[in-house]
Amino acid sequence: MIQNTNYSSILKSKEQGKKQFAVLIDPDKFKSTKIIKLAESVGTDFILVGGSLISSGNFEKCIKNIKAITSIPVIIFPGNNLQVSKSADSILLLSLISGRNPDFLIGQHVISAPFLKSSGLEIIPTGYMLIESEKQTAASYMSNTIPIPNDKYDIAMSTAMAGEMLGLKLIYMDAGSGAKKSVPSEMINKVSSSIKIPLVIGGGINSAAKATAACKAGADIIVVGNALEKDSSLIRNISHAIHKF
Ligand code: 1GP
Repeated sequence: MIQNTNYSSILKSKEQGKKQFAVLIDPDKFKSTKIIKLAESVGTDFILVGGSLISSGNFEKCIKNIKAITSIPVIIFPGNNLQVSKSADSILLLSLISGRNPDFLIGQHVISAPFLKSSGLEIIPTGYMLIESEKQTAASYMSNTIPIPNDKYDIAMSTAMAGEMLGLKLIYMDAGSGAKKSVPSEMINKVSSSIKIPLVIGGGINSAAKATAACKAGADIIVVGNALEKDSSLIRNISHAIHKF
Protein backbone atom coordinates (compact mmCIF):
# COMPACT_ATOMS: atom_id res chain seq x y z
CA MET A 1 0.00 0.00 0.00
CA ILE A 2 1.38 3.43 -0.92
CA GLN A 3 1.07 5.68 2.12
CA ASN A 4 0.23 9.30 1.85
CA THR A 5 3.25 10.81 3.56
CA ASN A 6 4.99 14.15 3.38
CA TYR A 7 7.85 12.42 1.59
CA SER A 8 5.51 10.96 -1.00
CA SER A 9 4.11 14.45 -1.60
CA ILE A 10 7.68 15.75 -2.07
CA LEU A 11 8.42 12.98 -4.57
CA LYS A 12 5.17 13.58 -6.41
CA SER A 13 5.85 17.31 -6.70
CA LYS A 14 9.34 16.61 -8.00
CA GLU A 15 7.96 14.20 -10.57
CA GLN A 16 5.50 16.86 -11.72
CA GLY A 17 8.23 19.52 -11.80
CA LYS A 18 6.50 21.51 -9.05
CA LYS A 19 8.57 23.42 -6.54
CA GLN A 20 7.63 23.53 -2.86
CA PHE A 21 7.92 26.22 -0.23
CA ALA A 22 8.74 25.64 3.43
CA VAL A 23 8.65 28.26 6.17
CA LEU A 24 11.17 27.71 8.97
CA ILE A 25 10.05 28.60 12.48
CA ASP A 26 12.65 29.11 15.20
CA PRO A 27 10.84 28.33 18.49
CA ASP A 28 12.91 30.97 20.32
CA LYS A 29 11.51 33.65 18.04
CA PHE A 30 7.98 32.33 17.72
CA LYS A 31 5.89 34.98 19.46
CA SER A 32 2.70 35.04 17.43
CA THR A 33 0.68 32.76 15.19
CA LYS A 34 0.36 35.53 12.60
CA ILE A 35 3.13 34.06 10.45
CA ILE A 36 1.38 30.66 10.39
CA LYS A 37 -1.88 32.21 9.26
CA LEU A 38 0.01 34.11 6.59
CA ALA A 39 1.81 30.92 5.56
CA GLU A 40 -1.52 29.18 5.16
CA SER A 41 -3.00 32.02 3.14
CA VAL A 42 -0.16 31.88 0.59
CA GLY A 43 -0.23 28.09 0.14
CA THR A 44 2.95 27.17 2.04
CA ASP A 45 3.68 23.46 1.62
CA PHE A 46 5.50 22.73 4.89
CA ILE A 47 6.32 24.33 8.22
CA LEU A 48 9.76 23.35 9.50
CA VAL A 49 10.46 23.80 13.21
CA GLY A 50 13.94 23.77 14.73
CA GLY A 51 17.13 25.67 15.38
CA SER A 52 20.83 25.16 16.03
CA LEU A 53 20.24 26.08 19.67
CA ILE A 54 16.88 26.54 21.36
CA SER A 55 17.26 28.34 24.66
CA SER A 56 13.61 29.09 25.48
CA GLY A 57 12.45 25.53 26.19
CA ASN A 58 9.59 26.39 23.88
CA PHE A 59 9.96 23.56 21.37
CA GLU A 60 6.99 21.31 22.24
CA LYS A 61 4.70 24.27 22.96
CA CYS A 62 5.64 25.89 19.65
CA ILE A 63 4.78 22.73 17.67
CA LYS A 64 1.48 22.28 19.51
CA ASN A 65 0.51 25.92 18.93
CA ILE A 66 1.26 25.61 15.22
CA LYS A 67 -0.59 22.31 14.86
CA ALA A 68 -3.61 23.80 16.62
CA ILE A 69 -4.16 26.44 13.96
CA THR A 70 -3.05 24.96 10.66
CA SER A 71 -3.30 21.87 8.54
CA ILE A 72 0.06 22.58 6.86
CA PRO A 73 2.31 19.60 7.66
CA VAL A 74 4.79 20.33 10.45
CA ILE A 75 8.24 18.82 9.97
CA ILE A 76 10.93 18.89 12.64
CA PHE A 77 14.27 20.24 11.43
CA PRO A 78 16.30 19.29 14.50
CA GLY A 79 19.42 21.06 15.70
CA ASN A 80 20.06 18.24 18.17
CA ASN A 81 18.46 15.20 19.81
CA LEU A 82 16.42 17.34 22.25
CA GLN A 83 14.34 18.65 19.37
CA VAL A 84 11.88 15.79 19.04
CA SER A 85 8.12 15.79 19.56
CA LYS A 86 5.27 13.42 18.84
CA SER A 87 3.08 16.42 18.06
CA ALA A 88 4.76 17.03 14.70
CA ASP A 89 4.02 15.06 11.53
CA SER A 90 7.52 14.22 10.31
CA ILE A 91 11.16 14.73 11.14
CA LEU A 92 14.13 15.32 8.86
CA LEU A 93 16.57 12.84 10.36
CA LEU A 94 19.64 14.86 9.48
CA SER A 95 23.02 13.28 8.99
CA LEU A 96 25.50 16.13 8.66
CA ILE A 97 27.39 14.64 5.73
CA SER A 98 29.37 17.78 4.89
CA GLY A 99 31.12 17.48 8.26
CA ARG A 100 33.31 14.90 9.94
CA ASN A 101 31.83 15.06 13.40
CA PRO A 102 30.63 11.54 14.23
CA ASP A 103 28.15 12.91 16.74
CA PHE A 104 26.16 14.64 13.97
CA LEU A 105 26.72 11.83 11.47
CA ILE A 106 25.34 9.07 13.73
CA GLY A 107 25.74 9.77 17.46
CA GLN A 108 22.67 11.96 18.04
CA HIS A 109 20.62 9.52 15.96
CA VAL A 110 21.53 6.59 18.21
CA ILE A 111 20.33 8.54 21.24
CA SER A 112 17.05 9.46 19.53
CA ALA A 113 16.34 6.14 17.81
CA PRO A 114 14.19 4.42 20.49
CA PHE A 115 12.04 7.52 20.92
CA LEU A 116 11.71 8.06 17.16
CA LYS A 117 10.84 4.42 16.55
CA SER A 118 7.86 4.58 18.89
CA SER A 119 6.89 8.19 18.12
CA GLY A 120 4.71 7.59 15.08
CA LEU A 121 6.59 10.39 13.31
CA GLU A 122 7.34 9.99 9.63
CA ILE A 123 11.13 9.72 9.45
CA ILE A 124 12.77 11.36 6.44
CA PRO A 125 16.48 10.42 6.30
CA THR A 126 18.23 13.56 5.07
CA GLY A 127 21.80 14.29 4.01
CA TYR A 128 22.47 17.71 5.50
CA MET A 129 25.22 19.77 3.89
CA LEU A 130 26.44 23.07 5.27
CA ILE A 131 27.80 25.38 2.59
CA GLU A 132 30.20 28.21 3.40
CA SER A 133 28.68 31.66 3.56
CA GLU A 134 30.52 34.86 4.38
CA LYS A 135 30.78 34.35 8.12
CA GLN A 136 30.62 31.39 10.46
CA THR A 137 27.04 30.32 11.07
CA ALA A 138 25.40 29.01 14.24
CA ALA A 139 24.90 25.62 12.56
CA SER A 140 28.59 25.29 11.74
CA TYR A 141 29.66 26.47 15.21
CA MET A 142 27.19 24.32 17.13
CA SER A 143 27.92 21.20 15.07
CA ASN A 144 31.67 21.78 15.25
CA THR A 145 31.99 21.14 11.51
CA ILE A 146 33.56 23.01 8.63
CA PRO A 147 31.13 23.88 5.81
CA ILE A 148 31.92 22.97 2.20
CA PRO A 149 33.66 25.91 0.47
CA ASN A 150 31.09 27.58 -1.78
CA ASP A 151 33.25 27.32 -4.90
CA LYS A 152 34.06 23.62 -4.49
CA TYR A 153 31.26 22.22 -6.62
CA ASP A 154 32.96 18.85 -7.02
CA ILE A 155 33.07 18.33 -3.26
CA ALA A 156 29.39 19.28 -2.94
CA MET A 157 28.44 16.94 -5.82
CA SER A 158 30.43 14.01 -4.46
CA THR A 159 29.04 14.53 -0.96
CA ALA A 160 25.45 14.57 -2.23
CA MET A 161 26.07 11.52 -4.42
CA ALA A 162 27.55 9.63 -1.46
CA GLY A 163 24.51 10.57 0.62
CA GLU A 164 22.17 9.28 -2.07
CA MET A 165 24.15 6.05 -2.45
CA LEU A 166 23.97 5.54 1.31
CA GLY A 167 20.19 5.55 0.97
CA LEU A 168 19.35 9.02 2.24
CA LYS A 169 16.07 10.31 0.83
CA LEU A 170 16.68 14.05 0.64
CA ILE A 171 19.67 16.33 0.33
CA TYR A 172 19.45 19.66 2.18
CA MET A 173 22.10 22.24 1.25
CA ASP A 174 22.12 25.06 3.77
CA ALA A 175 24.16 28.26 3.82
CA GLY A 176 22.93 28.75 7.42
CA SER A 177 20.21 30.91 8.88
CA GLY A 178 20.48 34.54 7.86
CA ALA A 179 23.48 33.77 5.61
CA LYS A 180 24.70 36.79 3.68
CA LYS A 181 25.52 34.57 0.71
CA SER A 182 23.03 31.85 -0.10
CA VAL A 183 24.08 28.60 -1.82
CA PRO A 184 25.44 29.60 -5.27
CA SER A 185 23.19 28.75 -8.23
CA GLU A 186 25.97 26.91 -10.00
CA MET A 187 26.48 24.63 -7.00
CA ILE A 188 22.72 23.95 -6.81
CA ASN A 189 22.74 23.18 -10.52
CA LYS A 190 25.68 20.79 -10.33
CA VAL A 191 24.37 18.98 -7.25
CA SER A 192 20.80 18.65 -8.53
CA SER A 193 22.10 17.15 -11.78
CA SER A 194 24.17 14.62 -9.84
CA ILE A 195 21.36 13.09 -7.79
CA LYS A 196 17.82 11.82 -8.30
CA ILE A 197 16.51 12.45 -4.79
CA PRO A 198 14.87 15.82 -4.00
CA LEU A 199 17.08 18.79 -3.14
CA VAL A 200 16.22 21.29 -0.40
CA ILE A 201 17.89 24.70 -0.39
CA GLY A 202 17.95 27.17 2.50
CA GLY A 203 19.98 29.91 4.13
CA GLY A 204 19.83 33.59 3.25
CA ILE A 205 16.94 33.41 0.79
CA ASN A 206 15.30 36.76 1.41
CA SER A 207 13.61 37.70 -1.87
CA ALA A 208 11.44 36.27 -4.60
CA ALA A 209 14.35 36.73 -7.02
CA LYS A 210 16.66 34.55 -4.91
CA ALA A 211 13.94 31.91 -4.52
CA THR A 212 13.37 31.88 -8.28
CA ALA A 213 17.11 31.60 -8.95
CA ALA A 214 17.37 28.60 -6.62
CA CYS A 215 14.36 26.91 -8.31
CA LYS A 216 15.83 27.62 -11.72
CA ALA A 217 19.13 26.08 -10.65
CA GLY A 218 17.39 22.85 -9.62
CA ALA A 219 16.14 23.17 -6.03
CA ASP A 220 12.94 21.22 -5.31
CA ILE A 221 12.10 22.81 -1.95
CA ILE A 222 13.03 26.30 -0.79
CA VAL A 223 13.23 27.03 2.93
CA VAL A 224 12.87 30.57 4.27
CA GLY A 225 13.11 31.57 7.92
CA ASN A 226 15.16 34.59 8.89
CA ALA A 227 13.86 36.95 6.20
CA LEU A 228 10.27 36.33 7.33
CA GLU A 229 11.16 37.01 10.96
CA LYS A 230 12.33 40.44 9.80
CA ASP A 231 9.51 41.13 7.34
CA SER A 232 6.66 38.66 7.17
CA SER A 233 5.09 40.49 4.22
CA LEU A 234 7.80 39.00 1.96
CA ILE A 235 6.06 35.66 2.23
CA ARG A 236 3.48 36.35 -0.46
CA ASN A 237 5.97 37.19 -3.22
CA ILE A 238 8.36 34.41 -2.27
CA SER A 239 5.62 31.77 -2.20
CA HIS A 240 4.21 33.05 -5.47
CA ALA A 241 7.62 32.96 -7.15
CA ILE A 242 8.23 29.37 -6.04
CA HIS A 243 4.79 28.05 -6.95
CA LYS A 244 4.55 29.71 -10.33
CA PHE A 245 7.98 28.42 -11.31
C1 1GP B 1 18.46 27.71 8.00
O1 1GP B 1 17.97 26.87 5.81
C2 1GP B 1 17.45 27.52 6.92
O2 1GP B 1 18.93 26.51 8.51
C3 1GP B 1 16.76 28.79 6.54
O3 1GP B 1 17.65 29.86 6.42
O4 1GP B 1 16.73 31.46 8.10
O5 1GP B 1 18.33 32.23 6.32
O6 1GP B 1 16.00 31.60 5.75
P1 1GP B 1 17.15 31.36 6.66
